[in-house]
Amino acid sequence: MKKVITYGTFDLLHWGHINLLKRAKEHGDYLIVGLSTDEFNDKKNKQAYHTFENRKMILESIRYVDQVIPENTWEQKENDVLKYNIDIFVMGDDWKGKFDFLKDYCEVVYLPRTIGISTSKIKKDLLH
Ligand code: C2G
Repeated sequence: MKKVITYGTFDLLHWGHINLLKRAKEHGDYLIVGLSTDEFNDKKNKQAYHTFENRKMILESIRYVDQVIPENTWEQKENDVLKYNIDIFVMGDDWKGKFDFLKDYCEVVYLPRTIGISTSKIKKDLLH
């Protein structure tokens, strides 16, 4: 069984997120999402609209997602890859190169971001 992992906040879930999760799942048979906790979002200077619990419940309802684990730190990725026997680490290419250190542990794949949608765009567009 080929296991894939990806990480993110996935706030105000949109089709760009789904495109990412769909493609990530296509790289294997089992997809784990490391979901940023509210505390970790503070470290990313991100203010999520939905709480961790609600973002987790939403992600667990997606057909491409097999398991959701909390993302509490930047440093947990190596441990997660070992702990969950991960074969492939996948992220959008806005992170290209940032996680190449994981190549010692698993395959690292950066997928093209979906153009034209983002959580910050949704928030901005709703202001007017
Ligand atoms: N994404 C995408 N296309 C978009 C928007 C997002 O492909 N239009 C991807 C991002 O590249 C990321 C994932 O969807 O791989 C989740 O996006 P965010 O919730 O914004 O994740 P981020 O805040 O970048 O957190 O340790 C890694 C971080 O937790 C990543």
